[in-house]
Amino acid sequence: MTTLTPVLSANWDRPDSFTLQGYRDGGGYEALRTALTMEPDTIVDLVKASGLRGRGGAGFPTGMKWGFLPKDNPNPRYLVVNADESEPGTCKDVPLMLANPHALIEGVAISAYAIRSSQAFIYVRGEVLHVIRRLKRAVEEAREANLIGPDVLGSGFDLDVVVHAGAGAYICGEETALLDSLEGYRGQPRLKPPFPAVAGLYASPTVVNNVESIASVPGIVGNGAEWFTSMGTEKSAGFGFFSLSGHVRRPGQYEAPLGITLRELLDMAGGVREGHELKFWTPGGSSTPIFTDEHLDTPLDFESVGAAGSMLGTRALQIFDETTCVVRAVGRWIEFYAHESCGKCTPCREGNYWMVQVLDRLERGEGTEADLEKLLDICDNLLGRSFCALGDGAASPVMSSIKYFRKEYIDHVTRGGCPFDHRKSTVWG
Ligand code: L3W
Ligand code: SF4
Repeated sequence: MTTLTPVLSANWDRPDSFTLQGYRDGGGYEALRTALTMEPDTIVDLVKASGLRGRGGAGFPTGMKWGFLPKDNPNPRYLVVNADESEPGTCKDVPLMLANPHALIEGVAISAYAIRSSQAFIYVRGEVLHVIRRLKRAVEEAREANLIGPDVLGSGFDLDVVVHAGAGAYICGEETALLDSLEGYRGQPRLKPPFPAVAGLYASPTVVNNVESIASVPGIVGNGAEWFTSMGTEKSAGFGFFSLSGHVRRPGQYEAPLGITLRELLDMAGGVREGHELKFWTPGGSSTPIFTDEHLDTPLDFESVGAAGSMLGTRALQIFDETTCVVRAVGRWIEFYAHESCGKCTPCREGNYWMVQVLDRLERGEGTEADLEKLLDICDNLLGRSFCALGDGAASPVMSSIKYFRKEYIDHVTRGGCPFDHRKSTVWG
């Protein structure tokens, strides 16, 4: 039986966990002291050896990304933290920044030192004003204590950290749209390559990492790579937040080794709400294909979830019981993608708009069986033909829901509309 591994959430029960003193009482900023005695490249090698992979969704090896920064580019290097958490169901970075902002700031300081950057930005989604205030206060506290700022802890390393509020667009969580937004432009994805590591913010070498990735770095520096690889699986090392929401008795953040299964997490969370049973769930937010009870024992690591036809994504485990209409749930997600599509490319801009119309008419009882093929045809034009991952993400729940619940779609046609009483589903009612 896998057990929880509280590291980033270890001090969340302390009422002052978000203060500098609260963080220091648990050993906070000792890893920064250690890091400043090390050569920057040694830290990059340590993070490579730890096997840490990006916690924002794609799972790209963090140390390898840092290693891509060109050595011969004289421009300044930037560290940008992607704190634009917006993926439906995803709710790990916000509580982390609220309860433990100094873990992120210590991670920023160590990571910036490792990649030889003196300027870091934390790009936070604009709607979470309380998080922005808390982060800004924590940055001030860290600066007053000389943990960031000029000549950090007398080491000669200078670091400026700016907390930047986004303006509420989901697409700005895509790393290159985020960089455009940070530069003051409308956020739209850029063509890759060049990747940000080569030409990112102001066309300079830039590392963009998720909040949880950066906050994991102090633990690795403080405890060593072997400590990290002792958790998780061989290719998906370490721990991460699994965010359980929806029809589950005890929703919330479960910090556990990668490779844990939903069955194990549900056991810890008290199971599906009383008197009901699991119908479908998302392994990583709505941009990943939906799973069903046949995936309860799939280890939630990058490889196993990949082999089951999905991405691990953000580990936003949204649980839906049998009261939920899958057509309606998917329709709500596609409305979101249609609204958030940046409009740059036709498959996504038009495809999401039309998928909303088709799903809506199925719900109203005005659909036909041909609409299923129409939806799959639109997905075929989205998947791999969109400019960025938003288009692929939108196709995933539609295709997988038709794969697992084709009969339910057909029922909407033959029974003249949605057969569900939505009031019974507390999530979508
Ligand atoms: C240098 C190369 N760098 C790749 C870097 C790249 C990026 C990272 C991963 O999307 C997914 C997306 C969402 N030289 C490189 C290189 N890199 N090759 O590695 O890149 P990539 O393109 O695989 O993914 P991405 O564009 O970062 C992330 C999915 O995650 N997702 C998450 C959504 C939302 C949130 C949120 O709200 N916080 O994360 C959920 O499934 O759909 O597929 O840094 O530059 N040769
Ligand atoms: Fe914009 Fe969608 Fe195209 Fe991405 S896939 S560039 S969000 S229109």
